[in-house]
Amino acid sequence: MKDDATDETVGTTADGTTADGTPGPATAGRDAPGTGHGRRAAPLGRRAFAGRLLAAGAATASLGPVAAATAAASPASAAPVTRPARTAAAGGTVRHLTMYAEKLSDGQLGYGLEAGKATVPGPLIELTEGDTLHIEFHNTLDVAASLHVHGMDYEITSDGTAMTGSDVEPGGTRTYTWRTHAPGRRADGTWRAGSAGYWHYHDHVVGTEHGSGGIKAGLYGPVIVRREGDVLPDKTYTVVFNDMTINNLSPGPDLEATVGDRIEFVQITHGEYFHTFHLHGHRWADNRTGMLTGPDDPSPVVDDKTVGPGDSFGFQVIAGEGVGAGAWMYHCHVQSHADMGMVGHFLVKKADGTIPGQQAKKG
Ligand SMILES: [Cu+2]
Repeated sequence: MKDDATDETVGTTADGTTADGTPGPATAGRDAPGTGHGRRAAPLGRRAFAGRLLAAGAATASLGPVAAATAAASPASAAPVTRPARTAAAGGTVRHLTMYAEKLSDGQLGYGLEAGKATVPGPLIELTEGDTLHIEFHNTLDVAASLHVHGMDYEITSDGTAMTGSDVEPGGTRTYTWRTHAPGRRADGTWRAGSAGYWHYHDHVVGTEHGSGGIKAGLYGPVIVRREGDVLPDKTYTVVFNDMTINNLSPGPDLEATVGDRIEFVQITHGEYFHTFHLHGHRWADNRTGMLTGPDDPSPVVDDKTVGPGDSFGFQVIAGEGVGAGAWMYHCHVQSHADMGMVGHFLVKKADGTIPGQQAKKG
């Protein structure tokens, strides 16, 4: 098995598939938690890897070229972060993957990286600034569909809209090309933002002129563009508020972790309503990465964020840091929305696999 850190830097997606579509080292399958329908999260290879490190309290395993050689011991009472954070290597590669739009067995629609493997939300696509991605898109639906992305650089022929003719007829294919760039100074002296951020893709065609039916049915997914040096997570979960559902589920999916795991959330909103994303027991910085860069970073630290259709943001937390294991709720904080089922659990397990506070919801 190759080094996890090395694989991460070439774009291993959360479902254990590299961004070029080949199976990655985390072989836990595409029904990955936070993406599949109604299934509890299954542990993934990288998280298990982190768990082994934690269990052993060891600093001897190879963490890749960007990791320091030592790890400090943690107080027993705190979340045991015993390994240095891994970081993203430089971008600049050209990658290819294949995407399918499919009808699922329950009648919803999804994107997948292989035929017959579509999920709601669609697969996580990870890039690093400077990367270019060519996506060969196959529309297996009986209606026209497309792939429209936020945040990337693309020519109008990759817009994924009917009005530009960049949609795909039933049974057809089309290659969409997404480019990304690092920040830098323009010739006129002004600063140009880089592509790094928590973004998303979705259909723009199905159902109505603007794709309202495709989005409602599940044709959406996350894109993360990292900057060289960004901290890499052990596991990424996607949480999509879509009308009154979370990932087209009600209640929302349970997201599993073990105390000390570095967990990344990508939050996307679609549909007709504004919502507030709230996570119990954990906080993040309201900036590009969701993480403070140091003691003087002025970004507000929050545990609740107002979101509307088309928005996306993300952050990382250390699962259970300072609070321990537990069935930590996440939910929309608009009370009537929570009452209608916009609630899920961030299930943070102890090292022995138990979850305090979970008893009430079993059954
Ligand atoms: Cu809401």
